[in-house]
Amino acid sequence: MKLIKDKVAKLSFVALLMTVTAAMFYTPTASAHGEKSQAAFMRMRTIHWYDLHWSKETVAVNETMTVNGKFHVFAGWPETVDKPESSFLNIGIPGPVFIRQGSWIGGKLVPRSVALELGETYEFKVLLRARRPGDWHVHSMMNVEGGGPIIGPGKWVTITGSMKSFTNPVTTLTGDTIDLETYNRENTYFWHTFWFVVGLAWVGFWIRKPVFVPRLLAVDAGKANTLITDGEKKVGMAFAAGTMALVAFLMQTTNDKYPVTTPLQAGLLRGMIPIEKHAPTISVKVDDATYRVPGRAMQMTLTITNNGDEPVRLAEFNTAGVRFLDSKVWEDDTNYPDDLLAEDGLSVSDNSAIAPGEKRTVEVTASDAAWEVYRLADLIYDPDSRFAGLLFFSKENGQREMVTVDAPLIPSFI
Ligand SMILES: [Cu+2]
Repeated sequence: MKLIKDKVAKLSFVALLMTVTAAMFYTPTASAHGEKSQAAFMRMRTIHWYDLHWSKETVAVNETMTVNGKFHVFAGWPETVDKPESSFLNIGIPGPVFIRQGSWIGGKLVPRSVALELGETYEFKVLLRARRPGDWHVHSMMNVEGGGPIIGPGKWVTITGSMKSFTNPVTTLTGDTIDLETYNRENTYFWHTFWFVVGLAWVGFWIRKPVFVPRLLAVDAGKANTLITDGEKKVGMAFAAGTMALVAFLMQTTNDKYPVTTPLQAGLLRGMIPIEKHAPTISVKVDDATYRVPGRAMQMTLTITNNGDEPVRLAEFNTAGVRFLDSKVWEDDTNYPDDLLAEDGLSVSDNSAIAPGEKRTVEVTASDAAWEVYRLADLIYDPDSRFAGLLFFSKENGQREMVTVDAPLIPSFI
């Protein structure tokens, strides 16, 4: 009987061990990085990214690619998010799978944070160099102080080759060429180990004798001053003096070896040049807007007035990077990510050309699974259920005109 009990105990122990080990090694791969969990109003009412272009879908290690396009800084910026007075143009990728070689706003190099103006549209470009092989979701991104990272549309890019061959050579201002990927790596390892050992020696010295309870008892018995011996005081002083002397000496030798150093550059760049604005020739009034939950469709009643001298047609509704197109008016030829493109997601009750001077009220429906997949419909549960986006009108000569819309959205559950 005892034998069986022992066996059962042993087996359960092995089973437990296997479970724990399995749990330790179970690391599911994340297929995205949280873009869908960012609040819908953040994606719809802050930075509108459009005309995005990823220059490559496959890129070898060490080779470059660019992400470029435009972003509109929405005038109806939410009150709960800090204004983009200190913003940093970035790229949303899972860790340093690319290195960023440069980024530009309006043609100006922006290695630092920038101040952006509400209501303006800017052109941007980010130059990337591939580092780690794999399939990566590459997003445009704007880090706004007090607002967090505001993520733009993402596209899958494959990096091929081997990370071992990755190099990152730069020429310093003193004329040396170094590889930033491996620069002074041994030094880093050495000093981390060195100070770790010093720290452990210090801790080891003090815990070699019983700590906590026996010492507490000694203190309670009024023998506190017998706890630290003269020898230990000397060792303590030697540690303190030795550490300070070593730091001073090492600082001196480092300064001798690298006489010229400059601090990391920070600070804010002002005066970003936006895309020149033309006087708007189309005005749009949102009469009402509802989101039909079962149909995954947003319906808007728009009154469009064409004050220009050319006929126009509604081509696209773009919000949070999701593009709803009327394929009869506009077809996408930029290879935009499939999951964000509803090629035929926009239907307009009367989408014949609106003549110059004409005013027309139309029913517009933007429907696609993306409302749910990208969790934009969560907006209806917000205390301030507003939607916003960009409408693109096309003219006969192929030109487009952008109009922003911003209105309350009323959900319908039937
Ligand atoms: Cu992503």
